[in-house]
Amino acid sequence: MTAMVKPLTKRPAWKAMAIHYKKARELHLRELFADDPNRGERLTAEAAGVFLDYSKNRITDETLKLLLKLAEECGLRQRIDAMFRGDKINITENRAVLHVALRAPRGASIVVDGENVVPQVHAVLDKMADFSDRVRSGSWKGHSGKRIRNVVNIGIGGSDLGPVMAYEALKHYSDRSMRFRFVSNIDGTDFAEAVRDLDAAETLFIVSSKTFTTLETMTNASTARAWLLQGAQGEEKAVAKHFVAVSTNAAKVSEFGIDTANMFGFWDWVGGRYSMDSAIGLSTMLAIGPDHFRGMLNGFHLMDEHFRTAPFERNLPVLMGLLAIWYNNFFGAQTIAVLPYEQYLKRFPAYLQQLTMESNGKHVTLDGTEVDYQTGPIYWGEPGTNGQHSFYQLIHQGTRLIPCDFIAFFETLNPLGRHHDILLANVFAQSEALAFGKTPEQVKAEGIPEWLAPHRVFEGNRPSNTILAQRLTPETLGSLVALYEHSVFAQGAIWNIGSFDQWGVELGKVLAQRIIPELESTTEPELGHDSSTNHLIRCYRKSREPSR
Ligand code: G6Q
Repeated sequence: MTAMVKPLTKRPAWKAMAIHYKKARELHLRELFADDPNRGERLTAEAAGVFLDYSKNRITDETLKLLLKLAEECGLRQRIDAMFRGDKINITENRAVLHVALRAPRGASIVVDGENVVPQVHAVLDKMADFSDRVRSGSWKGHSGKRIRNVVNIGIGGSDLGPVMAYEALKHYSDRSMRFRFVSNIDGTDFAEAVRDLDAAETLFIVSSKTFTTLETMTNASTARAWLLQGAQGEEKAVAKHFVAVSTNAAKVSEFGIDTANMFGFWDWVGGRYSMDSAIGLSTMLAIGPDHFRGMLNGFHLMDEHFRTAPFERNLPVLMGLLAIWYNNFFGAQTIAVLPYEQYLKRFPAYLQQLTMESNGKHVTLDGTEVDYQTGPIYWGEPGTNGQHSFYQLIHQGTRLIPCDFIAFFETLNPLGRHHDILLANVFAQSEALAFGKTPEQVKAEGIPEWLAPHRVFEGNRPSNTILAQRLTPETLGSLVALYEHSVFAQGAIWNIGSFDQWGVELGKVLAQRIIPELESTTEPELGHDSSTNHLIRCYRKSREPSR
């Protein structure tokens, strides 16, 4: 239960924003830049190794002032303090929300239910480091005495997207003599393709599941065990050398047959989509080693401290969150594109989709009242420059407003001739073209015939953020992820929604359970669904037979 708070749309700052929007929507970025020669330097902020240029947004100083006022009126400051203090702000699950404790330095204190959790966090990190060192050095051996060369993480959702994204992002720092694979989908193809060229004697499976009950993960884990035992002539003892678990559920882990000595724990105050820096990141640590993993945690922590302490007008996650609200709730923008100009970040948009949409895809406020405003926008994206040759057309000349986050690094990890200069030229050119466009006069001056001119005009006034860091390191990855985590939190706090539960995802976990026996039954089942579902089930039962 939470106390009723003033509805968002009745707040003075919200009403003032609505009035301000009527003027602001008429402003063009061309004028805003022409009126203030320092705008490009002024509307920037920097923290934890991340530089944000937010000057190419459709805002004035007045917009910012009102947005910051809105944040204050909505109690963002108090909400931040409550999260860091370990209050049970995930009210529908009665849990604290403390991913920030996962990266708190040794010696810090964060108390949950009367207990300082930071020593537990570091005990698990130390255990992970010890295990990683043993596997990486070859002293941990498989059942037949061979060293481990392949690591397969089995997990889904928050127990997969973070590990995959981090592995891809930090591949440069990984041990290239090892192979890393990720199996998430219940579709047998995922498992089959992941192991088809692997030797079971050299393969370690990490079964990553907070609950250790998730259907996809448990099915894949059983298949993995059968695959391993096949290669180990049915020797049950082999399981102990080839399976470890990451979970909060010790009972289920030992029921599966994994020795809890080989289990790495975490806690109910870590949400799945906020868990890549917990033991769920074991595959990341195995890939990049404990020192780099700690570097990543440090990057997270620097951004946490910035978010917790910096005044809102210089606070990167707060500014990005407020800008998202500005477009989502006033301009009616439905999506935000995240466009990393960095090949190693190719899975970053997919990772962010879960973080943002699972967190803020909610239709009621914390007290259960239906909202009368839009909440979480759709996040999507692809690495640049690939997107430029496909969907950017719609961003430049379509009818929808799509705010963009461009992400790039001053230095490349793979210097190769002119590649990096060309890559960065593209980032800068895109945000410039989106903001300033091309006027009919400019088109005419280029000698374009009149009939063609409307097709060649770019309205511009398409907003974007440019996010830059020196180099993609474990530290900067940590800071970048924390930036988005806290931006999502800031948005949720203003919408007054619960950003830390996921009842829609829980629904998916039970829905299929009813149909599985109907598909597997050897006798014709009695079906009680709608006529479409009944028909589909019958068609499937009939048509799959040839391949059985
Ligand atoms: C994340 C969600 C969800 C979850 C998966 C896997 O915030 O809760 O994506 O991570 O459903 O759950 P388990 O880790 O319990 O298998």
